Amino acid sequence: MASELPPGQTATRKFPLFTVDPAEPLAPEDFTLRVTGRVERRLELGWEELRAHGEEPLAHDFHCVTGWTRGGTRWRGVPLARVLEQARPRPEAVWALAWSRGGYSASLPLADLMAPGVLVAWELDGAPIPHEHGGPVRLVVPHLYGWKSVKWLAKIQLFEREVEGYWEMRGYHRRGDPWREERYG
Ligand SMILES: Nc1nc2c(c(=O)[nH]1)N[C@H]1C(S)=C(S)[C@@H](COP(=O)(O)O)O[C@H]1N2
Ligand SMILES: [Mo]
Repeated sequence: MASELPPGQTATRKFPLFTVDPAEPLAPEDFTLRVTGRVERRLELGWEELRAHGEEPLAHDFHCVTGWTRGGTRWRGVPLARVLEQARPRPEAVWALAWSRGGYSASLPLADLMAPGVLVAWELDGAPIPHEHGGPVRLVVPHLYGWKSVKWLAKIQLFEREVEGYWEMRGYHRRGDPWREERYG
């Protein structure tokens, strides 16, 4: 269970699903992650290339902006910062969109994507991430609300200005820190 809850959150034992862009299942060997936009070097990484970047574990409480917190959620994956460093963000890159295969996106400051603990993850609670939770590969941004943790991750796009993703266009927060209750605006 979650130890301490951010304001307005309620602990749940289940891991509820929240999906606006249902996707077809994808085999890991068919997975690719692209890094585009304001980078010196565009990347397209397959499964093996992604895995070659190493891996680390993460445990955190997963906070959905609709009010549930799923405590003690364990992931394993590669720190996104390692992938982005390979792409070499251009000096003017300040903002990013993380895209799913099906067209969902979340926007956030590039600094939040580069933060320690942000993973491109393939394991949830000790097993491959189930399809409905975004497998084979999803983004996990542990310090922000869950909508920034894009399931079925396909692309990271860097921008020289602030941009909006799916929920940010609908009034949700540009950053989304649960401890500051940055839900809207
Ligand atoms: N591709 C995609 N990623 C997504 C979403 C979505 O609808 N589509 N929903 C977000 C929201 S609002 C939350 S709370 C979490 C939920 O993750 P879960 O469905 O694995 O519990 O995924 C986030 N990532
Ligand atoms: Mo959410």
